[in-house]
Amino acid sequence: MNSIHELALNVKSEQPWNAQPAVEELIKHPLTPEDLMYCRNHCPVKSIDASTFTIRVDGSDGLIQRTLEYTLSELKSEFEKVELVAALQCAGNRRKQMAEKKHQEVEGLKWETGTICNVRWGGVRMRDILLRAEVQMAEDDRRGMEGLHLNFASHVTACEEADWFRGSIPLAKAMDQEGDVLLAYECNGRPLSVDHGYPFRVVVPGITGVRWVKWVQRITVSRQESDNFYQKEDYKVLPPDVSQDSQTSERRIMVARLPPLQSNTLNSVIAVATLTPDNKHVHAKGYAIPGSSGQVKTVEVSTDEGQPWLPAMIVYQEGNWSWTLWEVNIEIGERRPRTVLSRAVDESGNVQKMDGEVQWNLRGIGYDAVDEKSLV
Ligand SMILES: Nc1nc2c(c(=O)[nH]1)N[C@H]1C(S)=C(S)[C@@H](COP(=O)(O)O)O[C@H]1N2
Ligand SMILES: [Mo]
Repeated sequence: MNSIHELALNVKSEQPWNAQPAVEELIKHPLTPEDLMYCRNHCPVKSIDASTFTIRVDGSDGLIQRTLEYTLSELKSEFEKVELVAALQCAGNRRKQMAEKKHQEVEGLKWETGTICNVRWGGVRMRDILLRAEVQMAEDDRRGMEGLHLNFASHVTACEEADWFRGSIPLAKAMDQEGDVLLAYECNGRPLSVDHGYPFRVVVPGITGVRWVKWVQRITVSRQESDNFYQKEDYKVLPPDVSQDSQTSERRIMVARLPPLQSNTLNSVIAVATLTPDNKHVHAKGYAIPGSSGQVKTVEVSTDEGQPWLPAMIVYQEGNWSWTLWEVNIEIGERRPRTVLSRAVDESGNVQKMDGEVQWNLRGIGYDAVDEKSLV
C-alpha cells in the first residue's frame, strides 16, 4: 500500500506509517502532488469499502434536530461541492530543529521541515451539513455558539495511545461562513487516497493537522470538547520548566491546565540556500504559512543576521489558507555570509521572532522561530 510513497518519502516509522518528503522537492510544486504529501498516523492505515462506510452527524443535549447519515455517493448527491486550497501542517513540523537549536532533547518523531502540504481540497461545507441537521443555534450568532464544540471521531482502527482517534474544534469555526471547514473527499481533483483518509477527512484551514481527522465517521455537536488523548494530553505546548526530569504527576497537572492546541502559528522555512557560481549572490527559497491573524504578507530574508532584512519575491499564494512560496537573490559584498535567515510577516503586521525569544517545549510542538540555514 505504501510502496509508491517510499520512493518519494523519507520514512520516520513503518508502523504506524509516518513519512515526509525532502523539503527541496516539496517546494517545487505549489500544489503538493499526492506522492509528496507527508503521512502522519497515530494508528494503522486501513482500506475502507466506501459503498457501506457512512458519515453520521448528530448532537448531544438536543443540539442537533435531525441526525444525518450518508455514504460517500449520497453525500456527493445531497450537497453542493466546493473546492479550496489550504495548507495542512503537523504541529511537530520543525521539531528536530527545535531540539538542535535549543540543545535540549524533545519527545516525538524528529520531523524536519516536510510535514506540510498544500492541497486543493474538494468536498462539502461543514456549515451546510450542520444547517441541514438543524443545529440549534441562531445562525451566524457567534455568542450563541460559545462553549459548543464540533467533535470528529474515527473508530476505524485503534491508536497507539488511545482506543480511537478523535478531536474537536469550536463549533463557531465550523459555522463561520469564512471558516472554510470542509468534510473533504477529494485531494487535487482526485478521490482521497487510503493514506490521507479515504473516503472522508475533515479539512480545518488554519488549524493544526491533528484536528483534520481522517477516515472520519461521526461528527457530533456537543457542549464538551473532545476528551481524546490527542486533544487533552498530547499536542500541547508545555512551559519550559516541564522537562524529561519532571515528575509524572507534575507534568499531568500542567497538561490538564493547558488548552488544546488549535491554530497554526505564523512560520517560514528556508528550503534551499546557495551561493551563486559567480560568488556574488545568495539564492534562497522556501515556504511560509499564516497563523491566526491573516495571510502571509511578506517574507524577509537576511544574510547578515537581520541587518538588514530584505523582501523576498512571493511566487505563489492562493486565497486565505494556502502556503506561500518565496525566493530571493541577495547581492553580497566581499564577506561570504555563513547563514541565511527568513521570517514571515502577516497582514496584521505580526513578525516571526528570533530563536532566542522562542521557548523550548518538551514535545517540540509549534516551533516557529525565524528560520536559519547554513549556506552551501
Ligand atoms: N484518524 C486519524 N486522523 C488523523 C491522524 C491519525 O493518526 N488518525 N493524524 C492526524 C495528524 S497528527 C496529522 S498532522 C494529519 C496528517 O494528515 P496526512 O497524513 O494526510 O498528512 O492527520 C490527522 N488526522
Ligand atoms: Mo500532527
